[in-house]
Amino acid sequence: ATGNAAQFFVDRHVAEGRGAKPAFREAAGQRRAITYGELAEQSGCVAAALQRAGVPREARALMLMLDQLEFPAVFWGCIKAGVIPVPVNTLLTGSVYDAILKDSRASCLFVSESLWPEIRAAAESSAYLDRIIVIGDTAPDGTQTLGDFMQGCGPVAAVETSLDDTAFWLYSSGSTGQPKGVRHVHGSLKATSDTYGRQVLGIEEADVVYSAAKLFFAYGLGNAMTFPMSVGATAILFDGRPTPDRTVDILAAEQPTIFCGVPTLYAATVAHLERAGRPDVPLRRCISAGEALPEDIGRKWRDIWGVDILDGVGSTEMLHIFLSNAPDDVVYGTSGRAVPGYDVRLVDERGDDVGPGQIGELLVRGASAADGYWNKRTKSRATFEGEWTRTGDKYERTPEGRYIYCGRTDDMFKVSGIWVSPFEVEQALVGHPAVLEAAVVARRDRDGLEKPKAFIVLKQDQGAEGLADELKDFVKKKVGKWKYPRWIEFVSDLPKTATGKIQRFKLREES
Ligand code: 3SK
Repeated sequence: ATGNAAQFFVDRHVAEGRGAKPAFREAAGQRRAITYGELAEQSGCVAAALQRAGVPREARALMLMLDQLEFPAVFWGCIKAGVIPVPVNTLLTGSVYDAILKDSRASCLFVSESLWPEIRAAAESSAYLDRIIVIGDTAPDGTQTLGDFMQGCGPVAAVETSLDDTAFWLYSSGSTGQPKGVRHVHGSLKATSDTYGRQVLGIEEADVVYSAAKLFFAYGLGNAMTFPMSVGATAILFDGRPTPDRTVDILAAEQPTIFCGVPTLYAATVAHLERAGRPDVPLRRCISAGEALPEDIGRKWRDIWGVDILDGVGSTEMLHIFLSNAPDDVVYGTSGRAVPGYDVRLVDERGDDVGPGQIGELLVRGASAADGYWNKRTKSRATFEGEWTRTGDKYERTPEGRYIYCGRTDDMFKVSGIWVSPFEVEQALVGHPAVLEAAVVARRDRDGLEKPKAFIVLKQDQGAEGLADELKDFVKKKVGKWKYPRWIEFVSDLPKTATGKIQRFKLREES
Protein backbone atom coordinates (compact mmCIF):
# COMPACT_ATOMS: atom_id res chain seq x y z
CA ALA A 1 0.00 0.00 0.00
CA THR A 2 1.15 3.53 -0.76
CA GLY A 3 1.64 6.10 1.98
CA ASN A 4 0.24 8.78 -0.34
CA ALA A 5 -2.29 10.65 1.79
CA ALA A 6 -4.62 11.15 -1.21
CA GLN A 7 -5.46 7.49 -1.13
CA PHE A 8 -6.86 7.65 2.40
CA PHE A 9 -8.46 11.10 2.21
CA VAL A 10 -9.81 11.03 -1.36
CA ASP A 11 -9.83 7.79 -3.33
CA ARG A 12 -10.83 5.46 -0.48
CA HIS A 13 -14.29 7.04 -0.33
CA VAL A 14 -15.16 5.92 -3.84
CA ALA A 15 -14.15 2.34 -3.05
CA GLU A 16 -16.21 2.54 0.17
CA GLY A 17 -19.38 3.70 -1.61
CA ARG A 18 -19.34 7.42 -0.81
CA GLY A 19 -18.63 8.52 -4.40
CA ALA A 20 -21.95 10.36 -4.73
CA LYS A 21 -21.74 12.16 -1.37
CA PRO A 22 -20.89 15.89 -1.41
CA ALA A 23 -17.40 16.43 -0.02
CA PHE A 24 -17.61 20.26 -0.31
CA ARG A 25 -20.38 22.78 -0.84
CA GLU A 26 -19.90 26.47 -1.50
CA ALA A 27 -21.70 28.73 0.94
CA ALA A 28 -22.71 31.62 -1.24
CA GLY A 29 -22.76 32.75 -4.86
CA GLN A 30 -23.14 29.86 -7.26
CA ARG A 31 -23.67 27.27 -4.50
CA ARG A 32 -21.61 24.70 -6.35
CA ALA A 33 -20.78 21.32 -4.77
CA ILE A 34 -18.30 18.55 -5.47
CA THR A 35 -18.84 14.91 -4.56
CA TYR A 36 -16.15 12.55 -3.32
CA GLY A 37 -16.29 10.79 -6.70
CA GLU A 38 -15.86 14.05 -8.63
CA LEU A 39 -13.02 15.10 -6.38
CA ALA A 40 -11.23 11.78 -6.88
CA GLU A 41 -11.56 12.28 -10.63
CA GLN A 42 -10.66 15.98 -10.76
CA SER A 43 -7.65 15.61 -8.50
CA GLY A 44 -6.52 12.71 -10.68
CA CYS A 45 -6.84 14.99 -13.72
CA VAL A 46 -4.85 17.79 -12.04
CA ALA A 47 -2.14 15.20 -11.29
CA ALA A 48 -2.20 14.03 -14.91
CA ALA A 49 -1.92 17.62 -16.17
CA LEU A 50 1.07 18.28 -13.89
CA GLN A 51 2.77 15.14 -15.19
CA ARG A 52 2.00 16.04 -18.81
CA ALA A 53 3.47 19.49 -18.21
CA GLY A 54 6.66 17.85 -16.96
CA VAL A 55 6.38 19.19 -13.38
CA PRO A 56 8.63 16.81 -11.45
CA ARG A 57 7.95 15.24 -8.06
CA GLU A 58 9.01 17.47 -5.17
CA ALA A 59 8.63 20.64 -7.26
CA ARG A 60 6.66 23.27 -5.38
CA ALA A 61 3.28 24.56 -6.57
CA LEU A 62 2.25 27.77 -4.85
CA MET A 63 -1.52 27.97 -4.23
CA LEU A 64 -2.85 31.50 -3.79
CA MET A 65 -6.45 30.40 -3.72
CA LEU A 66 -9.72 31.35 -2.08
CA ASP A 67 -11.83 28.76 -0.28
CA GLN A 68 -13.54 27.47 -3.44
CA LEU A 69 -14.22 23.98 -4.85
CA GLU A 70 -11.04 24.00 -6.94
CA PHE A 71 -8.90 24.29 -3.80
CA PRO A 72 -9.25 20.62 -2.76
CA ALA A 73 -8.94 19.47 -6.40
CA VAL A 74 -5.63 21.33 -6.84
CA PHE A 75 -4.28 20.45 -3.38
CA TRP A 76 -4.95 16.71 -3.76
CA GLY A 77 -3.99 16.77 -7.44
CA CYS A 78 -0.53 18.03 -6.50
CA ILE A 79 -0.25 15.45 -3.73
CA LYS A 80 -1.29 12.68 -6.11
CA ALA A 81 1.46 13.76 -8.52
CA GLY A 82 4.07 13.98 -5.74
CA VAL A 83 4.26 17.73 -6.41
CA ILE A 84 4.28 19.81 -3.22
CA PRO A 85 1.33 22.19 -2.83
CA VAL A 86 2.14 25.33 -0.84
CA PRO A 87 -1.12 27.08 0.09
CA VAL A 88 -0.45 30.67 1.09
CA ASN A 89 -2.36 33.31 2.99
CA THR A 90 -4.54 35.28 0.58
CA LEU A 91 -4.13 38.52 2.55
CA LEU A 92 -0.38 39.07 2.18
CA THR A 93 1.30 41.86 0.25
CA GLY A 94 3.15 41.67 -3.07
CA SER A 95 6.54 41.90 -1.38
CA VAL A 96 5.77 38.91 0.87
CA TYR A 97 4.59 36.88 -2.15
CA ASP A 98 7.83 37.84 -3.85
CA ALA A 99 9.82 36.59 -0.84
CA ILE A 100 7.83 33.34 -0.72
CA LEU A 101 8.20 32.71 -4.47
CA LYS A 102 11.96 33.20 -4.13
CA ASP A 103 12.30 31.15 -0.95
CA SER A 104 10.19 28.21 -2.19
CA ARG A 105 11.50 28.35 -5.79
CA ALA A 106 7.98 27.32 -6.83
CA SER A 107 7.77 26.34 -10.48
CA CYS A 108 3.95 26.46 -10.66
CA LEU A 109 1.43 28.94 -9.39
CA PHE A 110 -2.28 28.22 -9.01
CA VAL A 111 -4.07 31.51 -8.39
CA SER A 112 -7.73 32.49 -8.01
CA GLU A 113 -8.68 35.01 -10.70
CA SER A 114 -9.51 37.79 -8.21
CA LEU A 115 -6.14 37.39 -6.44
CA TRP A 116 -4.01 37.58 -9.58
CA PRO A 117 -3.42 41.37 -9.30
CA GLU A 118 -1.90 40.86 -5.81
CA ILE A 119 0.82 38.47 -6.97
CA ARG A 120 1.17 39.48 -10.61
CA ALA A 121 4.32 41.63 -10.29
CA ALA A 122 6.08 39.04 -8.11
CA ALA A 123 5.03 36.19 -10.41
CA GLU A 124 6.11 37.97 -13.59
CA SER A 125 9.57 38.71 -12.19
CA SER A 126 10.10 35.23 -10.67
CA ALA A 127 13.18 33.40 -11.93
CA TYR A 128 11.64 30.02 -11.09
CA LEU A 129 7.98 30.03 -12.14
CA ASP A 130 7.38 28.08 -15.35
CA ARG A 131 3.61 28.18 -15.41
CA ILE A 132 0.77 30.17 -13.95
CA ILE A 133 -2.66 28.57 -13.79
CA VAL A 134 -5.60 30.85 -13.10
CA ILE A 135 -8.75 29.56 -11.45
CA GLY A 136 -11.38 31.48 -13.40
CA ASP A 137 -12.92 31.90 -16.82
CA THR A 138 -10.26 34.02 -18.47
CA ALA A 139 -6.48 33.77 -18.57
CA PRO A 140 -4.50 37.01 -18.47
CA ASP A 141 -1.40 37.13 -20.71
CA GLY A 142 1.26 34.62 -19.74
CA THR A 143 -1.22 32.41 -17.85
CA GLN A 144 -3.66 29.63 -18.63
CA THR A 145 -6.96 28.65 -17.02
CA LEU A 146 -7.26 25.52 -14.92
CA GLY A 147 -9.69 24.20 -17.54
CA ASP A 148 -7.11 24.61 -20.33
CA PHE A 149 -4.34 23.16 -18.14
CA MET A 150 -6.41 19.99 -17.55
CA GLN A 151 -7.90 19.81 -21.08
CA GLY A 152 -7.85 16.24 -22.44
CA CYS A 153 -6.32 14.70 -19.31
CA GLY A 154 -7.83 11.58 -17.76
CA PRO A 155 -7.31 10.89 -14.07
CA VAL A 156 -4.12 9.12 -12.95
CA ALA A 157 -3.56 7.25 -9.71
CA ALA A 158 -1.60 8.73 -6.83
CA VAL A 159 2.15 8.14 -7.03
CA GLU A 160 3.74 5.82 -4.48
CA THR A 161 5.15 7.68 -1.53
CA SER A 162 6.21 6.76 1.96
CA LEU A 163 4.50 8.23 5.00
CA ASP A 164 7.70 10.25 5.52
CA ASP A 165 7.73 11.86 2.07
CA THR A 166 7.08 15.60 2.16
CA ALA A 167 3.44 16.15 1.18
CA PHE A 168 2.92 19.93 1.42
CA TRP A 169 4.30 23.09 2.99
CA LEU A 170 2.64 25.92 4.81
CA TYR A 171 4.25 29.30 5.35
CA SER A 172 4.22 30.40 8.94
CA SER A 173 4.56 34.11 9.47
CA GLY A 174 4.28 33.64 13.22
CA SER A 175 3.92 36.66 15.44
CA THR A 176 7.21 38.16 14.30
CA GLY A 177 6.44 38.41 10.59
CA GLN A 178 9.32 36.35 9.08
CA PRO A 179 7.79 33.74 6.71
CA LYS A 180 9.18 30.23 7.11
CA GLY A 181 8.28 27.26 4.90
CA VAL A 182 7.07 24.48 7.23
CA ARG A 183 7.51 21.06 5.59
CA HIS A 184 4.86 18.45 6.45
CA VAL A 185 4.92 14.77 5.55
CA HIS A 186 2.10 12.55 4.25
CA GLY A 187 1.76 10.71 7.57
CA SER A 188 1.03 13.91 9.52
CA LEU A 189 -2.35 14.48 7.90
CA LYS A 190 -3.74 11.19 9.17
CA ALA A 191 -2.01 11.71 12.52
CA THR A 192 -4.02 14.91 13.20
CA SER A 193 -7.26 13.25 12.08
CA ASP A 194 -6.66 10.24 14.35
CA THR A 195 -5.85 12.43 17.35
CA TYR A 196 -7.62 15.78 17.59
CA GLY A 197 -10.10 15.09 14.73
CA ARG A 198 -11.40 11.80 16.07
CA GLN A 199 -10.65 11.93 19.78
CA VAL A 200 -11.49 15.55 20.68
CA LEU A 201 -13.67 16.91 17.89
CA GLY A 202 -15.32 13.51 17.52
CA ILE A 203 -16.09 14.16 13.86
CA GLU A 204 -18.44 11.70 12.14
CA GLU A 205 -19.59 10.94 8.62
CA ALA A 206 -22.94 12.73 9.14
CA ASP A 207 -21.29 16.00 10.16
CA VAL A 208 -21.40 19.20 8.14
CA VAL A 209 -18.46 21.47 9.01
CA TYR A 210 -18.10 25.21 8.54
CA SER A 211 -14.69 26.67 9.36
CA ALA A 212 -14.43 30.45 9.28
CA ALA A 213 -10.65 29.89 9.33
CA LYS A 214 -9.53 29.47 5.72
CA LEU A 215 -7.93 26.43 4.10
CA PHE A 216 -4.54 28.09 3.60
CA PHE A 217 -4.09 28.10 7.37
CA ALA A 218 -3.17 24.87 9.21
CA TYR A 219 -6.17 25.25 11.50
CA GLY A 220 -8.57 25.68 8.55
CA LEU A 221 -6.93 22.90 6.52
CA GLY A 222 -7.62 20.40 9.30
CA ASN A 223 -11.07 21.76 10.14
CA ALA A 224 -12.52 22.00 6.64
CA MET A 225 -10.46 19.51 4.64
CA THR A 226 -8.65 16.68 6.33
CA PHE A 227 -10.97 16.10 9.32
CA PRO A 228 -14.19 15.94 7.28
CA MET A 229 -12.43 13.97 4.54
CA SER A 230 -11.06 11.50 7.09
CA VAL A 231 -14.62 10.30 7.81
CA GLY A 232 -16.50 11.16 4.58
CA ALA A 233 -18.28 14.21 6.03
CA THR A 234 -19.16 17.43 4.14
CA ALA A 235 -17.46 20.82 4.49
CA ILE A 236 -18.85 24.24 3.60
CA LEU A 237 -16.47 26.60 1.79
CA PHE A 238 -16.91 30.36 1.76
CA ASP A 239 -14.64 32.53 -0.38
CA GLY A 240 -15.34 35.84 1.40
CA ARG A 241 -14.37 37.57 4.61
CA PRO A 242 -16.11 36.00 7.60
CA THR A 243 -17.77 39.00 9.25
CA PRO A 244 -20.16 38.29 12.16
CA ASP A 245 -23.34 38.89 10.10
CA ARG A 246 -22.11 36.72 7.21
CA THR A 247 -21.10 34.02 9.68
CA VAL A 248 -24.58 33.96 11.18
CA ASP A 249 -26.13 33.93 7.68
CA ILE A 250 -23.94 30.97 6.70
CA LEU A 251 -24.81 29.09 9.88
CA ALA A 252 -28.51 29.70 9.22
CA ALA A 253 -28.37 28.77 5.52
CA GLU A 254 -25.97 25.81 5.62
CA GLN A 255 -26.99 24.23 8.93
CA PRO A 256 -23.55 22.92 9.96
CA THR A 257 -23.15 20.62 12.94
CA ILE A 258 -19.56 21.77 13.61
CA PHE A 259 -18.34 25.36 13.62
CA CYS A 260 -14.68 26.35 13.80
CA GLY A 261 -13.78 29.96 14.59
CA VAL A 262 -11.17 32.17 16.18
CA PRO A 263 -11.67 34.29 19.32
CA THR A 264 -12.01 37.64 17.54
CA LEU A 265 -14.83 36.28 15.39
CA TYR A 266 -16.52 34.59 18.35
CA ALA A 267 -16.38 37.89 20.29
CA ALA A 268 -17.85 39.93 17.43
CA THR A 269 -20.47 37.25 16.64
CA VAL A 270 -21.58 37.10 20.28
CA ALA A 271 -22.06 40.90 20.21
CA HIS A 272 -24.05 40.55 16.95
CA LEU A 273 -26.23 37.72 18.29
CA GLU A 274 -26.95 39.58 21.51
CA ARG A 275 -28.49 42.32 19.36
CA ALA A 276 -30.10 40.25 16.60
CA GLY A 277 -30.97 36.89 18.22
CA ARG A 278 -29.83 33.52 16.90
CA PRO A 279 -31.15 31.32 14.10
CA ASP A 280 -31.86 27.59 14.53
CA VAL A 281 -28.70 25.64 13.70
CA PRO A 282 -28.00 22.00 14.63
CA LEU A 283 -24.56 22.84 16.08
CA ARG A 284 -23.10 20.09 18.24
CA ARG A 285 -19.42 21.18 18.42
CA CYS A 286 -17.73 24.58 18.29
CA ILE A 287 -13.98 24.96 18.44
CA SER A 288 -11.55 27.85 18.75
CA ALA A 289 -7.80 28.31 18.29
CA GLY A 290 -5.35 30.94 17.07
CA GLU A 291 -5.20 32.76 20.40
CA ALA A 292 -6.64 32.05 23.83
CA LEU A 293 -10.40 32.45 24.08
CA PRO A 294 -11.58 34.99 26.67
CA GLU A 295 -13.62 33.18 29.37
CA ASP A 296 -16.51 35.57 29.06
CA ILE A 297 -16.94 34.88 25.33
CA GLY A 298 -16.98 31.11 25.87
CA ARG A 299 -19.69 31.42 28.51
CA LYS A 300 -21.80 33.81 26.46
CA TRP A 301 -21.57 31.57 23.39
CA ARG A 302 -22.67 28.59 25.48
CA ASP A 303 -25.59 30.59 26.87
CA ILE A 304 -26.68 31.54 23.35
CA TRP A 305 -26.30 28.16 21.63
CA GLY A 306 -26.26 25.64 24.45
CA VAL A 307 -22.94 24.35 23.06
CA ASP A 308 -19.49 24.94 24.57
CA ILE A 309 -16.55 26.29 22.59
CA LEU A 310 -13.64 23.87 22.87
CA ASP A 311 -10.65 26.19 23.10
CA GLY A 312 -7.38 24.65 21.96
CA VAL A 313 -3.83 25.45 20.96
CA GLY A 314 -2.03 24.31 17.88
CA SER A 315 0.70 25.53 15.61
CA THR A 316 1.63 25.42 11.96
CA GLU A 317 4.69 23.39 13.05
CA MET A 318 2.49 20.72 14.74
CA LEU A 319 -0.12 21.01 11.96
CA HIS A 320 -3.12 21.15 14.27
CA ILE A 321 -4.31 21.33 17.87
CA PHE A 322 -2.32 19.44 20.53
CA LEU A 323 -3.65 21.01 23.72
CA SER A 324 -7.39 21.40 24.13
CA ASN A 325 -10.51 21.47 26.18
CA ALA A 326 -12.69 18.46 25.42
CA PRO A 327 -16.44 17.85 25.32
CA ASP A 328 -17.60 17.44 28.94
CA ASP A 329 -14.25 18.74 30.20
CA VAL A 330 -14.33 22.48 29.54
CA VAL A 331 -12.77 25.03 31.85
CA TYR A 332 -12.94 28.48 30.26
CA GLY A 333 -9.79 30.53 30.66
CA THR A 334 -7.62 27.42 30.18
CA SER A 335 -6.34 25.66 27.08
CA GLY A 336 -7.33 22.30 28.55
CA ARG A 337 -5.07 19.26 28.53
CA ALA A 338 -2.81 17.45 26.06
CA VAL A 339 -4.76 15.94 23.16
CA PRO A 340 -4.51 12.10 23.20
CA GLY A 341 -1.41 11.20 21.14
CA TYR A 342 0.58 14.28 22.24
CA ASP A 343 2.84 14.90 25.24
CA VAL A 344 3.60 18.37 26.56
CA ARG A 345 6.22 19.76 28.97
CA LEU A 346 6.88 23.15 30.53
CA VAL A 347 10.55 24.10 30.83
CA ASP A 348 12.54 27.02 32.22
CA GLU A 349 15.39 28.87 30.42
CA ARG A 350 17.82 26.04 31.29
CA GLY A 351 15.49 23.40 29.87
CA ASP A 352 14.50 22.01 33.29
CA ASP A 353 10.87 21.04 33.86
CA VAL A 354 8.89 23.48 36.00
CA GLY A 355 6.16 22.42 38.43
CA PRO A 356 2.49 23.34 38.85
CA GLY A 357 1.93 27.05 39.37
CA GLN A 358 5.20 28.01 37.64
CA ILE A 359 5.47 29.54 34.19
CA GLY A 360 7.55 27.73 31.57
CA GLU A 361 7.88 27.42 27.82
CA LEU A 362 5.59 24.82 26.29
CA LEU A 363 7.24 21.94 24.42
CA VAL A 364 5.18 19.36 22.55
CA ARG A 365 5.81 15.88 21.15
CA GLY A 366 3.57 14.08 18.66
CA ALA A 367 3.40 12.34 15.29
CA SER A 368 2.29 15.41 13.33
CA ALA A 369 5.41 17.53 13.99
CA ALA A 370 6.84 19.12 10.84
CA ASP A 371 9.95 17.74 9.24
CA GLY A 372 11.59 21.16 9.64
CA TYR A 373 11.70 24.57 8.01
CA TRP A 374 12.76 24.80 4.40
CA ASN A 375 16.28 26.17 4.07
CA LYS A 376 16.38 27.56 7.61
CA ARG A 377 18.80 25.33 9.42
CA THR A 378 19.44 27.47 12.48
CA LYS A 379 15.72 28.09 13.05
CA SER A 380 14.93 24.39 12.48
CA ARG A 381 17.52 23.33 15.03
CA ALA A 382 16.25 25.85 17.57
CA THR A 383 12.62 24.75 17.17
CA PHE A 384 12.70 21.01 16.51
CA GLU A 385 14.78 19.52 19.32
CA GLY A 386 14.68 15.80 18.55
CA GLU A 387 11.18 14.57 19.34
CA TRP A 388 10.22 17.83 21.07
CA THR A 389 9.00 20.96 19.32
CA ARG A 390 9.40 24.31 21.06
CA THR A 391 6.26 26.43 20.76
CA GLY A 392 7.54 29.81 21.98
CA ASP A 393 4.43 30.01 24.21
CA LYS A 394 4.58 30.48 27.96
CA TYR A 395 2.15 28.39 30.01
CA GLU A 396 1.35 27.50 33.57
CA ARG A 397 -0.03 24.08 34.63
CA THR A 398 -2.78 23.98 37.27
CA PRO A 399 -2.67 21.28 39.97
CA GLU A 400 -5.50 19.57 37.99
CA GLY A 401 -3.26 19.31 34.93
CA ARG A 402 -4.87 22.03 32.82
CA TYR A 403 -2.75 24.57 30.98
CA ILE A 404 -3.15 28.32 31.21
CA TYR A 405 -1.70 30.56 28.53
CA CYS A 406 0.64 33.31 29.78
CA GLY A 407 1.89 34.87 26.51
CA ARG A 408 4.64 34.46 23.93
CA THR A 409 8.16 33.89 25.19
CA ASP A 410 9.25 37.06 23.44
CA ASP A 411 6.26 39.19 24.62
CA MET A 412 6.88 38.80 28.37
CA PHE A 413 8.57 41.64 30.22
CA LYS A 414 9.38 42.62 33.78
CA VAL A 415 7.89 45.50 35.75
CA SER A 416 9.64 46.30 39.02
CA GLY A 417 11.54 43.02 38.62
CA ILE A 418 8.38 40.90 38.34
CA TRP A 419 7.32 39.13 35.15
CA VAL A 420 4.24 40.53 33.47
CA SER A 421 2.30 38.52 30.95
CA PRO A 422 0.70 40.94 28.46
CA PHE A 423 -1.96 38.32 28.00
CA GLU A 424 -3.01 38.44 31.65
CA VAL A 425 -3.43 42.24 31.49
CA GLU A 426 -5.36 41.92 28.21
CA GLN A 427 -7.71 39.37 29.78
CA ALA A 428 -8.31 41.72 32.68
CA LEU A 429 -9.10 44.55 30.26
CA VAL A 430 -11.56 42.56 28.14
CA GLY A 431 -13.44 41.74 31.34
CA HIS A 432 -14.52 45.43 31.40
CA PRO A 433 -17.94 45.89 29.76
CA ALA A 434 -16.75 48.72 27.46
CA VAL A 435 -13.80 46.77 25.99
CA LEU A 436 -14.05 44.58 22.90
CA GLU A 437 -10.36 43.77 22.43
CA ALA A 438 -7.07 44.73 24.03
CA ALA A 439 -3.37 44.27 23.32
CA VAL A 440 -0.60 45.07 25.75
CA VAL A 441 3.08 45.69 25.02
CA ALA A 442 6.05 46.98 26.97
CA ARG A 443 6.97 50.63 26.55
CA ARG A 444 9.84 52.45 28.23
CA ASP A 445 8.99 55.34 30.55
CA ARG A 446 11.12 58.50 30.97
CA ASP A 447 13.52 56.56 33.18
CA GLY A 448 14.00 53.90 30.51
CA LEU A 449 12.05 51.30 32.52
CA GLU A 450 9.50 49.01 30.90
CA LYS A 451 5.82 49.43 31.76
CA PRO A 452 2.63 48.09 30.15
CA LYS A 453 0.94 50.08 27.42
CA ALA A 454 -2.55 49.02 26.25
CA PHE A 455 -4.14 49.39 22.83
CA ILE A 456 -7.89 49.08 23.21
CA VAL A 457 -10.79 48.55 20.81
CA LEU A 458 -14.05 49.62 22.42
CA LYS A 459 -17.41 47.92 21.85
CA GLN A 460 -18.85 51.30 20.91
CA ASP A 461 -16.83 53.79 18.95
CA GLN A 462 -16.71 56.40 21.70
CA GLY A 463 -15.48 55.91 25.22
CA ALA A 464 -16.92 57.83 28.13
CA GLU A 465 -14.75 60.53 29.62
CA GLY A 466 -12.52 59.17 32.32
CA LEU A 467 -12.65 55.66 30.83
CA ALA A 468 -8.85 55.35 30.65
CA ASP A 469 -8.53 55.99 34.40
CA GLU A 470 -11.39 53.63 35.11
CA LEU A 471 -9.65 50.88 33.10
CA LYS A 472 -6.37 51.43 34.94
CA ASP A 473 -8.13 50.99 38.29
CA PHE A 474 -10.01 47.98 36.95
CA VAL A 475 -6.73 46.22 36.03
CA LYS A 476 -5.07 47.14 39.35
CA LYS A 477 -7.92 45.51 41.24
CA LYS A 478 -8.12 42.45 39.00
CA VAL A 479 -4.51 41.37 38.47
CA GLY A 480 -2.17 43.40 40.64
CA LYS A 481 -1.13 46.98 41.17
CA TRP A 482 2.12 46.96 39.20
CA LYS A 483 0.52 45.44 36.09
CA TYR A 484 -1.88 48.22 35.16
CA PRO A 485 -1.28 49.94 31.78
CA ARG A 486 0.45 53.30 32.34
CA TRP A 487 -0.66 54.42 28.87
CA ILE A 488 -3.90 53.61 27.05
CA GLU A 489 -4.50 54.24 23.37
CA PHE A 490 -7.97 53.68 21.90
CA VAL A 491 -7.78 52.22 18.38
CA SER A 492 -10.32 51.00 15.84
CA ASP A 493 -8.65 47.58 15.34
CA LEU A 494 -5.55 45.57 16.27
CA PRO A 495 -2.93 44.19 13.86
CA LYS A 496 -3.37 40.43 13.62
CA THR A 497 -2.07 37.42 11.72
CA ALA A 498 -4.49 35.55 9.47
CA THR A 499 -5.12 33.21 12.38
CA GLY A 500 -6.18 35.99 14.69
CA LYS A 501 -2.96 36.22 16.73
CA ILE A 502 -2.19 39.76 17.80
CA GLN A 503 1.01 41.02 16.15
CA ARG A 504 2.44 42.74 19.22
CA PHE A 505 5.69 43.42 17.38
CA LYS A 506 3.78 45.90 15.20
CA LEU A 507 2.36 47.62 18.25
CA ARG A 508 5.81 47.74 19.87
CA GLU A 509 7.05 49.58 16.78
CA GLU A 510 4.18 52.09 17.17
CA SER A 511 4.45 52.67 20.90
O1 3SK B 1 -2.86 28.93 16.35
C1 3SK B 1 -3.32 27.83 16.60
O2 3SK B 1 -3.78 27.58 17.73
C2 3SK B 1 -3.36 26.76 15.52
C3 3SK B 1 -4.24 25.74 15.67
C4 3SK B 1 -4.29 24.73 14.74
C5 3SK B 1 -3.47 24.74 13.67
C6 3SK B 1 -2.59 25.77 13.50
C7 3SK B 1 -2.52 26.79 14.43
C8 3SK B 1 -1.51 27.89 14.21
